[in-house]
Amino acid sequence: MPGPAARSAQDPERHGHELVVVANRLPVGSRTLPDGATEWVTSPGGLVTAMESVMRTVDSGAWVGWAGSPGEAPEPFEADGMSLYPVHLEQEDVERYYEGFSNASLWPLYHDVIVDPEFHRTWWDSYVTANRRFARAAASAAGTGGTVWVHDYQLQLVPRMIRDERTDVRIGFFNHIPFPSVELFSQLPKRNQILRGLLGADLVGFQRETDSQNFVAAVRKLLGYHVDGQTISVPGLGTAPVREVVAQTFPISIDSAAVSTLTEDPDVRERAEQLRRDLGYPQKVVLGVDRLDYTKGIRHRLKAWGELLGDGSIDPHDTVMIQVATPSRERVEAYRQLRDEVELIVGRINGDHSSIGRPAISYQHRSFDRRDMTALFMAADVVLVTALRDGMNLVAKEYVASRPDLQGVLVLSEFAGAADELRAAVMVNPHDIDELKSAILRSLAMPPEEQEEAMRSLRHQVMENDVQAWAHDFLQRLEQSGHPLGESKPPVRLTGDEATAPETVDATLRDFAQTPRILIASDFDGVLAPIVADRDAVEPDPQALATLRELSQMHGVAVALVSGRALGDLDSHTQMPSSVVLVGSHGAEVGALPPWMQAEVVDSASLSMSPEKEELLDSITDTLRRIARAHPGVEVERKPSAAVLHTRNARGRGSINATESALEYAVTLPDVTVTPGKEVVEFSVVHTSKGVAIETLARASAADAWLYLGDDVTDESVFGRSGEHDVGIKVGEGDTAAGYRIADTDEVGALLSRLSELRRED
Ligand code: ADQ
Repeated sequence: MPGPAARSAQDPERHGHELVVVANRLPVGSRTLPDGATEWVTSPGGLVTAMESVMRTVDSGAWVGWAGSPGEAPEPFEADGMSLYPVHLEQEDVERYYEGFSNASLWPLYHDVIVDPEFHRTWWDSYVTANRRFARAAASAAGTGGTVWVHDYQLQLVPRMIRDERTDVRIGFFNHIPFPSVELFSQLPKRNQILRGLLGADLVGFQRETDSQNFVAAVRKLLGYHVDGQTISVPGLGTAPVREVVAQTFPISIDSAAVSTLTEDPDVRERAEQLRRDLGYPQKVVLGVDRLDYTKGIRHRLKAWGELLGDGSIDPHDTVMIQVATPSRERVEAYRQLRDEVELIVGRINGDHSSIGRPAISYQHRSFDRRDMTALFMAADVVLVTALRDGMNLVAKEYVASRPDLQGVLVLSEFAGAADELRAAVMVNPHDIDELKSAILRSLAMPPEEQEEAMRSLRHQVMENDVQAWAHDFLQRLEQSGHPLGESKPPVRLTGDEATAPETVDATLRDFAQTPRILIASDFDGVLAPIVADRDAVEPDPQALATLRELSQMHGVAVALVSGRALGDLDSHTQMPSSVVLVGSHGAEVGALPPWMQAEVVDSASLSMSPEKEELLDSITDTLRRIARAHPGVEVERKPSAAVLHTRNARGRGSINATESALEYAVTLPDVTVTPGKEVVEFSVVHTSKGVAIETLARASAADAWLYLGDDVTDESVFGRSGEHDVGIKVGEGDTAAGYRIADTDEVGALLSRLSELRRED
């Protein structure tokens, strides 16, 4: 993308934006003027209303989103003091990613299946591609160390996709709609990919406490990650350490002061007055304002209203209902049906109860500007918010902010997020039509003093907790919780190639040997066996293997071999007895544990393969094979849960070129752990690392300390986890998180023999 986000090759600093908001829609939409020119106008909607005011408070803000019409995206442009980066969506993307997966799969599922969600694999594919487009634009717009704030259910894969490209930025995600219970969420095909996508963020925000709890429960149950309160430990990708992701509740609000101030505007007051005049000065005006969406409970509300008119409880000459229904998602079938149904009911009620020039329900299927909307709220004696499920519902808060006169009654569904805060509203269960009817009657009859008391309490809530405070809280928490990956890489404890003094190593081995319960583990290639071009011709040091066997028979000693090789491969080259634990595929395959170890500690669910993962692995293997064919000498190995590109035998620049192609491809795979090693790149569809494996084995064997020998970058995930009593030994040169270094494989046998001797003495 051109402009300020472009990166200069000489300058590692990115001159991008301090804050980048990523949302499905840009805060503006285009309108073609009669002369053919394009004009940008602010689009309506909860999120836009909320973020507009926040963007004005930062120095350099950008917004990445879709401009609202399919086809070629406009060039980035400036509007209202921020840079807008339009994302390109083709008509097919709009149909599959937006109308399909977002609005016909996720939306109904996340709103407790009020209508049946539909799932199609092509929709998912498009969701992935579209998310990637948003992620790329955001990754290139953010300045070094900047903050990216991703919004809503359409973009749940974006946090992880940005994280894969930019390790230096803080990433926050806010979900504007409910997060369903784990039982419902489990129905979602690709549910784990969605969770992993979200967990790319440092902070995941939700509207209600129950939403945060549902999310954390899903992560625990479906991914098996460790959760402590609201903090989730996400195992590192490849050599990266565990990351902490916080799930927290941040109830969204509105620009309360701006709304409240509008009510003093003479023009707005006049519009409110005009409204009542146009309606023929009814005694009471009842108002509903919603996007025309089945979650908003419009049919339930109309049913209650129709019955109240039908049984004579309400006289249509005294009391008028205005229903504003903003056109919404009209190309999605459920929405078309809803519109037909709502309009049929309104037509029937009006047919039965209107007199000429005086409708029982004034139905408005269109958008209003802010001033008209405020005038409507000022004119309304009762506002009905009867959502069957709603993340928050800003209409409820807007009504409260529009009533500095402390008059008016808010009827509020307990299923709207706002119900947690707006306790002084008249609460209803909108599914109970009788309850809804009596709540409406009670509200219409509420004495002014009682209205005042309730409205005072509601206003206290809404005026104190506005959208600026919401954004400030979120961004502040993000600042505290964000640990950019770049900074939290394993510490470098040793640099260069100088081996640790032999007497220091010996003293360390002596201390370690005296520890009651120990785990001794080692990498295979490059540690117990010199690296050779032909992987099958590897020749491990027989003395070293014999010593490991011997150690595994000793009391209080657990022994493990940990390798990037597949488990079966490792087994056939080492021929270890059952007392030695074998771990293959960088931790993804764990062999049988000796009976005295606690097998239940190993989280086999997170390591197991599903048909979905098999399918993904097949397609990765195909792509890697294509890359290999283009670079003679490069080979692809298929392991049970991973595919590996081996470049050791490539000719010329083949190794570098093939690795580059593989890493470029890796960026397109949000749900795969990609681990580059010594002339290998491994693509694993199960998420673990050697470090996770060692930690798990240490727990399973109740070890007080571990000692680990490794030579490869993939071993850094073990070294990076070493505690005070653990001993990490790097074999060979290079920066490392290990505390000790020995020169090469020749020294490994002697070191193990010395350890065995010391343990026997003890
Ligand atoms: P929405 O489902 O769009 O938002 P809501 O919170 O009610 O629902 O916001 C609607 C906004 O659009 C309000 O600001 C309202 O005034 C405005 N609006 C509605 N009809 C209009 C019309 N005819 N003309 C002009 N403006 C109109 C999603 C979630 C909500 C959550 C918000 C914000 O579904 O639960 O509260 O995001 O997080």
